[in-house]
Amino acid sequence: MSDVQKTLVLVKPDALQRELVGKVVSRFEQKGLKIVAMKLAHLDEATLTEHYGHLKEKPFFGDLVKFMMQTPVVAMILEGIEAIEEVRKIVGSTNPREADAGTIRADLSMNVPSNMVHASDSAEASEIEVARFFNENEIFAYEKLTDKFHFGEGI
Ligand code: 3AN
Repeated sequence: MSDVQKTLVLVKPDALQRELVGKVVSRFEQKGLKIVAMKLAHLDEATLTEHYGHLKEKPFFGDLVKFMMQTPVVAMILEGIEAIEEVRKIVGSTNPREADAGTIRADLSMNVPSNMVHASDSAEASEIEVARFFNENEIFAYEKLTDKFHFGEGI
């Protein structure tokens, strides 16, 4: 059976500043990922310290937190078959200059930390991050006419 997953995506302040939110969201939609939650959120230092806890000792940590607080971010949950890995593929690797052409980071950015998007990197992370940014009542289950292509047999 297909493994339908949810994954957490943040469209970062550089995308908002550069007016590229629509382009980023569009790439996920075009792939066939379903938006099941979406909102603007101004992240605070405590949330970011938790979210980027694995980078706390890095010299760039303070700048990363400041960068992420420049504007609100667009937080969303995407759903699809193997969505966690598919979204990471579309996003590309951390350094935009090393990311594969065709990925969001390679095509739309040049530098860290301003690499456009955060996406959960594992099933464990996705579960924690979905709960970090959304309440249950902000996550929607609904049917779309295209579900048969993206979730079903594809015919
Ligand atoms: P990813 O976002 O690809 O999972 P992580 O978790 O290693 O990568 O890094 C989280 C975020 O920290 C990156 N998306 C980027 O914005 C920022 N970052 C990573 N490495 C650097 C660095 N060397 N200098 C500045 N910012 C960085």
